[in-house]
Amino acid sequence: MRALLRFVPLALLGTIALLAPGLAHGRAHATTQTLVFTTPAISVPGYGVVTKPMLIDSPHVDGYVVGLTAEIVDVHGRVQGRSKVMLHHIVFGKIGVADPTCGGGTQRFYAEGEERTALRLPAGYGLPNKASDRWYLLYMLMNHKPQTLKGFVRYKVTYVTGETLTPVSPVWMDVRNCTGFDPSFDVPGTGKRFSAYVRTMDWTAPESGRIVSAGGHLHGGGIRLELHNTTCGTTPFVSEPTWGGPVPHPILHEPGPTHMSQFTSPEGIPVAAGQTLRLTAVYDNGAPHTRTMGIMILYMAASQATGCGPTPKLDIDLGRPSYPPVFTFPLPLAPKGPVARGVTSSNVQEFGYEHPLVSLALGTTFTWEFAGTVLHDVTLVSGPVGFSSPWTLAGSFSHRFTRRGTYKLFCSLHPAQMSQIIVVR
Ligand SMILES: [Cu+2]
Repeated sequence: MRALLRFVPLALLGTIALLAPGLAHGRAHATTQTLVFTTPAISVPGYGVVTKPMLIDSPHVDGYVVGLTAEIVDVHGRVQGRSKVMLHHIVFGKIGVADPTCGGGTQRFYAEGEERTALRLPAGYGLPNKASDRWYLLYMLMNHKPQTLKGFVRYKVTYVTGETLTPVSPVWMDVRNCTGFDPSFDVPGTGKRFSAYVRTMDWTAPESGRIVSAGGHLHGGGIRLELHNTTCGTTPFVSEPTWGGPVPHPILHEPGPTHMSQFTSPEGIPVAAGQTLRLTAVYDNGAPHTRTMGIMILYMAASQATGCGPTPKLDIDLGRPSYPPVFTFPLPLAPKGPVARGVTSSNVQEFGYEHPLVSLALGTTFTWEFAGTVLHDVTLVSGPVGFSSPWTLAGSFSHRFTRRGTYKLFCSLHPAQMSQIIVVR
């Protein structure tokens, strides 16, 4: 354990505190510690959203990650409520390790959003980690106050050294897999309430394994995430959302679930090499839901599984699942100005749309021309059909309006600064 203390960098990427008692005089026997790391300050403009990758500190001896949680703290180390700087999304990755579903050079191994799912594994299992491993963090934080605030991501790693655990590897299942920093999609909302909008992704297991833990991530309007084994025709796990709790004000996005069900199982759900797993994200299509996600991270241990085995008993942290509520999302900022008629495009700059109020004939294709120094988008807040553009610096995005009605739009990255209303006659 002395070695661990020696390798802690005191000022490199943040601060670290070792909470485990007796660390300084322990010997090289099995030890479980809670390592607490804090990132450098992240500045979030008033009512703004920031998303960026950063290199972060990680355990500096070989061992196993058996637990991980993250939260946003202020400069005094106090946990920030959802009404200040809110944790929107956070993804942990390992640089230089191939990702099993997306390839590339960063293995995504843990994430959380508003549902605040902690990494949990059954006893005896761990994510192997080397002293030389380099961790990366992709954060998306949202500030609900008018002034710029500083947030720090504090993450607690439960870490086992001096013993050999059964290794697990993370498998990132995402219905918008491999689409970069913004794996979101839009639910058009053109059906009746309780009708479903579904997206899926398939992954064929290259080796046999057992899924010993999994949890899900959905946004507002999400009904459930289903994990299927399409080769065997089974649905071994469904992650369900819990809704409710206080909504931060002002409302800058449609609130997501406050909990998603998660399971652990020491036996694990068997998956044989060559079998196909399918993730199905189910959303309510009775109203538009924009920039939504459907993600489930599987933690898999090796196995000799062949054929289609039975699903073992799962220990499910269920929460209080319910159907997503109807949510009224007002525009945070009312657009002002003369109504532009006969225009079919708007420039998008810091920080506004050239024509805040537009009247269009049905069937018109409208184009947003982006030319800013920071990323912007155009996202439907409420209206007849959900749509959104990618985050864009320069270039254009077009949408054809095929339904009459009032489309309330904003920039999801600057929700209280940039808004537009398009009325389609
Ligand atoms: Cu913007």
